[in-house]
Amino acid sequence: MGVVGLAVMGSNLARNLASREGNTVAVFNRSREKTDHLLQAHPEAGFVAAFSYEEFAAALTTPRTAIIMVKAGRGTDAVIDELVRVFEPGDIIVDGGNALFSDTIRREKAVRETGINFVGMGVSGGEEGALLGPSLMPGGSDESWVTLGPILRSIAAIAEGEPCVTHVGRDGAGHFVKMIHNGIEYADMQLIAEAYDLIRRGTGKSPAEIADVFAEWNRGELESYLIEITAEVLRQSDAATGRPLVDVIVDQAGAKGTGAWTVQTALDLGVPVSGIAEAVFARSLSSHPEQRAAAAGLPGPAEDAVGTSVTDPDAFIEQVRLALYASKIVAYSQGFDAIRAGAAQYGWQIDLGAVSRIWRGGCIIRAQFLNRIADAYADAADLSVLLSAPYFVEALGRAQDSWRSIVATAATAGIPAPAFSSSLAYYDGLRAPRLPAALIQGQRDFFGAHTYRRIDQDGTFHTLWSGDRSETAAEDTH
Ligand code: NBP
Repeated sequence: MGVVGLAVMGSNLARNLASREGNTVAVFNRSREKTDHLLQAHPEAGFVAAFSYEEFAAALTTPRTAIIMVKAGRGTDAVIDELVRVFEPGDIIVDGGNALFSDTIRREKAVRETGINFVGMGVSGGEEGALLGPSLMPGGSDESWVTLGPILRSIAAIAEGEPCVTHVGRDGAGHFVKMIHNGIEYADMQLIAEAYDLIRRGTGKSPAEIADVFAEWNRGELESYLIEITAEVLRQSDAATGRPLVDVIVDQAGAKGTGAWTVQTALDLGVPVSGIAEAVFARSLSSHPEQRAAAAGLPGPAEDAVGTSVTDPDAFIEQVRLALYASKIVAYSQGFDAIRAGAAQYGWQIDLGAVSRIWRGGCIIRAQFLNRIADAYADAADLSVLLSAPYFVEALGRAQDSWRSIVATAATAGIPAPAFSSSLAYYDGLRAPRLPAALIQGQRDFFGAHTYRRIDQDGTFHTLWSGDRSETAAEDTH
């Protein structure tokens, strides 16, 4: 098999492939330097280097399998065009870059017409995962999975004895699921950041002391890679100043776009991924220093508003932990909802339990918690909303008083906690017996004759607002 694109991800994935018994890996990169460097640095891998697409195709046994790991976008299209030129029907091209799923749908359709198989595959785990075992989310045809399955199983991370790879569904399904994975990752990181901020400002503890709190949390139900690395980051001192590193890092969060894709897609699908959206917007807010400077003088609560509301720091920290857990349940529930809606929209058969299992290892959101999601779908594969599963009902019931108290404290003290509060609002919205959406329907009918349905009769109705205000049966336009 072969790998095209030998930057950090491609070279590590190639080394991972080459380390498996019996594998010989052909490698190719647009510019020669990366290939030369990889060969020199890793002679033990026994790579076969190619310096043209023709050489690359000739080096592969048929049916050929090549994994593309280049910067997503035009580069991916350029490489696909070249591979289609030198490959033959029956060969398999896998795109392991972070492609937008709709691009993958388009590419799969175009490549399929040549008789070559095209598989869009989500890869998570960063450079270390690529080398030691990533979580892999391949889409594509059943036929290509027959060939790819054993290869991918051999290089994927292992969680509880199972390789972290499953055939997600046809064409763009793998990249869709990877996109949602990244969206959930945004929410998870934002929630952890809010928890840190609340503890720091609420209790006055230092970053190193808060690192101990996270390390402790990592031994319980919140155990996850992101909680683990949070403790590491908070414990780090800056060599130059001796201050906590987190205090010398500029507080403007970057983003590569997959969180925004998740939200844009969810808006199109009509799925409220509010926790993920708040996380994306919180990063944008942080990245506008000019607006933040202009708003710095806006009035807030009295200086000691936090201190006075936190009388028992240990109890407060436990409340934050519970609020974090509850908000995390909401974020994952929203993410899995988005996968369900995407599957319905694009005609994919996605096993949500299998998705939660392949995220247990290798990827950035790996967490003990994913076992609970797998259990929930094992008990009820057609669960309409994840947080209605018995385990989550119990966990949310246990957490909700603390969650409300933390959101109230944050608001009173003027500490921004957008993901905590929007998750709670989502939870309350979902469980409400009646929503003010009824009023919105009345308003829409008033100004636009958009009609409404009644709770006590079938059909669609309109009130003659500018006439005698009587009600008429109407065509459904809502
Ligand atoms: P980059 O995203 O930095 O891409 C660099 C590679 O793309 C180089 O090999 C470069 O070749 C090649 N390339 C470009 Br740029 N334009 C090309 C073109 N027109 N034709 C052929 N090759 C072209 O590399 P990366 O960080 O290793 O990521 C690779 C893929 O994996 C990306 O899609 C990324 O989103 C995805 N991914 C990354 C991570 C991560 O943690 N970094 C995790 C999961 C997925 P050159 O050497 O000739 O310039």
